[in-house]
Amino acid sequence: MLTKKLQDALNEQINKEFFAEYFYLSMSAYLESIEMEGFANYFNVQAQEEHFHAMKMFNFVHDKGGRVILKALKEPKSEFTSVTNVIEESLKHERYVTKSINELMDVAIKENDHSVKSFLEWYVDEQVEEEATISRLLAKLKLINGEGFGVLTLDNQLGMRKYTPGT
Ligand code: OFO
Repeated sequence: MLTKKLQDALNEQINKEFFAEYFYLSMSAYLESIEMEGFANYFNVQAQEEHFHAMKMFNFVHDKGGRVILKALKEPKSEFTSVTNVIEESLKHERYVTKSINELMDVAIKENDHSVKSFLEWYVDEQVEEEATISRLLAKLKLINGEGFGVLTLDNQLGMRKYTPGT
């Protein structure tokens, strides 16, 4: 069983994970509109990962005998100013998610629910990896001033990213 407080907090996080999927799809759509198909593919894969994060939590709440309540998703931002701007926004968003996962972990600790704490460790670790990946991408873009042939090379590389279903 989950306490009401923990169930509500998990439901809120499920909404945030689905919003992240929506936000990354919006970034992907913008990138398609400026002919950056590789970057668009990168965010499309990212969106699929976020869907997995949401569903992993969705299934966990049920395994714990809880109730999932889906709330409305916010409208994601759809206009960006450049590829670099998209990457900056995604890094900002990942930092926000990290903070949110940490706060959720704080609730699990306060409610003394060891199974939720153990479950959330996966998300804590995942956030380290996600922030690192996007920070590196931003650093590379800054090196090439976010323009020219370097961006096209990066776009080609990112076009090769494929979604690998998580466990
Ligand atoms: Fe990229 O965040 Fe989900 O957890």
